[in-house]
Amino acid sequence: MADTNVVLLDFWPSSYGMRVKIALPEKGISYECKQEDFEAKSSLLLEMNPVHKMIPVLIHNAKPICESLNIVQYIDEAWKHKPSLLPSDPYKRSQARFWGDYIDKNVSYMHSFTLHLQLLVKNSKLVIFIEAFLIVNIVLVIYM
Ligand SMILES: N[C@@H](CCC(=O)N[C@@H](CS)C(=O)NCC(=O)O)C(=O)O
Repeated sequence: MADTNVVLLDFWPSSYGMRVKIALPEKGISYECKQEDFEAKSSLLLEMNPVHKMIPVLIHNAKPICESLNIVQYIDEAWKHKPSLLPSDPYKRSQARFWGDYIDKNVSYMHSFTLHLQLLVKNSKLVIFIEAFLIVNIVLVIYM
């Protein structure tokens, strides 16, 4: 049975939401997941994230935590009795933060872009093709 005091507002294909959905089970936290519809955002989402009106939002004991990296950090700090999500070595921690930031700046926004495109064109095969094309290009840029 999911903890009723931990609720995640999510949209299942979102890579930002995915971060939180990886962190929660890593810490052994059960939660209730509520899916959002971007064309008709719930009043709960608008109330919990009035600034950005975006998912993911973690609601813990009725208090909202917004922004995926902030949420992951919160989870790590709030459930301290479980092993930390980040390595204990400061250098390795800095590397993990570097790649989290890199994904934010170079990969995730493209994923967000294709999610919005999906809402517009309603042709998921075309959108998956565009996303795959963009990801292959990013990988080539990184490794070449
Ligand atoms: N910087 C935010 C980005 C979150 C974000 O872009 N969420 C998208 C889904 S992937 C969203 O809620 N979009 C709804 C909208 O733009 O109206 C984070 O890391 O949580």
